[in-house]
Amino acid sequence: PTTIHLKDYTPFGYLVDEVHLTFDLAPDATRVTSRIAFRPNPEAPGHRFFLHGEELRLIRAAIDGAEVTPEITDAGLTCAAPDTPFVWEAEVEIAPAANTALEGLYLSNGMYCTQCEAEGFRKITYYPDRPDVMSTFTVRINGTHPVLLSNGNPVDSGEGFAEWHDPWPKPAYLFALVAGDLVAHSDRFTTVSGREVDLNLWVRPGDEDKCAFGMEALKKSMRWDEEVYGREYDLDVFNIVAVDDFNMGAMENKGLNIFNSAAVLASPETSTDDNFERIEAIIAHEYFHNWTGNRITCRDWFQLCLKEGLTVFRDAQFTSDLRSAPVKRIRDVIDLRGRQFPEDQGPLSHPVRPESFQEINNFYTATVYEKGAEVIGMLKRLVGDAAYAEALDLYFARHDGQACTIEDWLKVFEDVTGRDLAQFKHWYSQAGTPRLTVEEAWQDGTFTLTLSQDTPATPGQPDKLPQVIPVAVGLLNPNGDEVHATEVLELTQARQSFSFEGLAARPVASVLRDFSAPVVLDHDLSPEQRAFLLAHDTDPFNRWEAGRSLAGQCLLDMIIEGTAPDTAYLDGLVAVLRDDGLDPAYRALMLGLPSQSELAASLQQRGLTPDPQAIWDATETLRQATAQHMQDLLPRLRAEAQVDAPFRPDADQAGRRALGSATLALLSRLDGGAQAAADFTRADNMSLQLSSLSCLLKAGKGEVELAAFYDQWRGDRLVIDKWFGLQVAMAAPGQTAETARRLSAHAEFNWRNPNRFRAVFGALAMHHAGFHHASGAAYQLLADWLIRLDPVNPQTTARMCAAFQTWRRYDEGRQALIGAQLDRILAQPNLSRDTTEMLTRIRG
Ligand code: HT7
Ligand code: ZN
Repeated sequence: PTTIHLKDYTPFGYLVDEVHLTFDLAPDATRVTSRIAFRPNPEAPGHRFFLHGEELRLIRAAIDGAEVTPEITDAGLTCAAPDTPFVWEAEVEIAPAANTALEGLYLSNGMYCTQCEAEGFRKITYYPDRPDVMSTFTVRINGTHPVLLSNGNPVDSGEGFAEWHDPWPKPAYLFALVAGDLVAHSDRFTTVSGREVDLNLWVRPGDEDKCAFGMEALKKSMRWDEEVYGREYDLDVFNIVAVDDFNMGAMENKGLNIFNSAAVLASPETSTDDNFERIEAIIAHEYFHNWTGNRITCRDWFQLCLKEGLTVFRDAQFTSDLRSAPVKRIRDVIDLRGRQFPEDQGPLSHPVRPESFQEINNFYTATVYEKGAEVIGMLKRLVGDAAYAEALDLYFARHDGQACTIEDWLKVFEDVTGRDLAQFKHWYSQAGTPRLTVEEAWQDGTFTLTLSQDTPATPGQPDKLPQVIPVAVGLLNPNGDEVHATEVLELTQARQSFSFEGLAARPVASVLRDFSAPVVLDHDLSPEQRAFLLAHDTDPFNRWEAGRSLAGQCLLDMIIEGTAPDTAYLDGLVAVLRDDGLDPAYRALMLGLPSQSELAASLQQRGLTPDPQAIWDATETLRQATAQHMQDLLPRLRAEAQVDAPFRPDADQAGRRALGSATLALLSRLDGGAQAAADFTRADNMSLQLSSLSCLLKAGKGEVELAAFYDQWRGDRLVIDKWFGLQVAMAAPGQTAETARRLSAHAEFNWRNPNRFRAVFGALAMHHAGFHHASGAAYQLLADWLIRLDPVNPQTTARMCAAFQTWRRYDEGRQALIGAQLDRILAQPNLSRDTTEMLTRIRG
């Protein structure tokens, strides 16, 4: 396979002024006719005329009306082209019904839809399928479906056809087409300057009652982007379509967002509070791309974080504004540690802006997205809110309509602030999670923090340079008052000291407040100091973090030393949980424990080999001890969590339900699931139904309820996904693989549907002790299914391979078992480029 390098970037030799496409839709032979106006690019003279194209049957090609016979390969075509403006015409045939990879034009439940990012447009017609080639598009769709959609504004429609025009130049990856028997949930939005926009959420008949929440989220996003970023919508219509077969969450095609139905359809009966929050965030994310991604796009795919990091950052700001900022921050950090840290600390580690790839689909990663967003958060913290706002205004003004790079992005900050960001740029080029070590000294009223940074070697990057790390610090007096409000220290060297003078008593330092940088913090605090911060820290993130690190230390001691659960942690937890002045959602987060995979990473960092079963046992023991320790408090917490008002998916009610669910899980350990059974019976929303059912399964009960749940929801594919996933997630470690195997033989297990496949095998990979059960049964089962899925859907197969990325952490026996499965998959004939690249990197 060919490796593509950032350093080899060259612009395309031609500019595209206009694209006209006509689609004659048919499942086995869709005809795509293109008419494209090219002109030589003055900035790249003399380049050959090459158009990408894959799995296309060329019927006819012409330049300025004269037929040509191009040279065709698997990757595209080339032919002699004039050095003056010309019109290219081509007619190709494609087979959407045979397209199971879900890239290009495909069919989902009889509905035509497209997915072109990153390189899917080349499966639709011959074209310079690269993000720096931008053009206006006019599209005519001839088809029998009642709804025919494409990007931009509707121009004309009639029996069996529709025509669309998108006036905003865009790269081909933002092209979209939908044709189906769909119904719309419609609304209107008036932009700040008075443009009337028709909003439609298109769904399959039967899903109309799951549209209202998504529509409200869209309108909130549109208003928020006007108010906070000064960004207005720029077309007369905004269409969203829900599709069942989709490789990821959603896609920001210009004016025609396409969503995985799981990422947009919602109702209280069928969606959990987490589903609602995620849907709101994804709708916002895709909408925000209209400016950060579409109006200003990426020059090449190495710059992916330019649009993704920024848009994740923006959607996180949106959620923080609409809901609770501390809760959102804590949840994001849990997610970062759960997905990005393992990636950055293992064989798949790569910079936020990668420098090479074989298959770009493999680089839609937590590093590009979530670490990319953290990098923007650091930049904002360093320059301040006002300069950030000014820099963003300049970015939009300077680069509207362009395909940009990280250099362009950083330059607007340099121009606004006068700062040199050369060192900051290492965040984009250096992979790995920096370790930040804190040492303290106290003398004569002066408190000194010495900070050092060290980034471990990562594949291809043995040596690292010091980065700019914003470290937000506050100091607390021994009585719990804050003596030094949050200040951002700028660590730029490998080791650096910062002093705080004139203090009456030695303070307790609260370091890395609000998780001001994506690093592993090594701050050797005593359990008493952590308990003090848990009780008094004024920074909500660090207060939570103090509890989390106490819990983590307690679990590590239990695993390594075999000690009993630490009562200091349990007492501290009870004190926080008793405080009814604290948001229920925040208290629910306080009840969480570090994930078992995180504990495995901590053991590895201490030079120990993690035993997944021992980690499972310790976690179970601590959970049980917590339930017993909090026994008296649980009824009170449940009463506080009670929601009497009609269901609303807002932060307040969701927080109460989260606390209710966390306390029910503890209570179920004491009452054997009696309360959970009662809750299941009375549940009138999916959060309660699912949390009570999971408690029952955890208690080894719930067979009747599981069957009742299935009967109740058998017609609802998204709820049945939950039914599949929950059984795997709640299985005991020795039963996890067998549960997944049994479910994969179920009549409703449609393995070609990515949501269903992930429901079972994503849950299997997430079940730390089950996946790493010493038998190796889960490794083998997952490998069997990856081998089966790869020829059908390489993108989803390759993503699932990440389940094996941490394999070097474990003992020799497990490594041998996993290594054998990796080799078995790699030995398959015709393995996709996607899966080959992932497994080769993981194998190392
Ligand atoms: N920009 C999109 C990324 C994407 C994608 C989406 C759906 C299916 C396949 C895809 N490949 C890449 C989604 C986003 O970040 O908003
Ligand atoms: Zn995105």
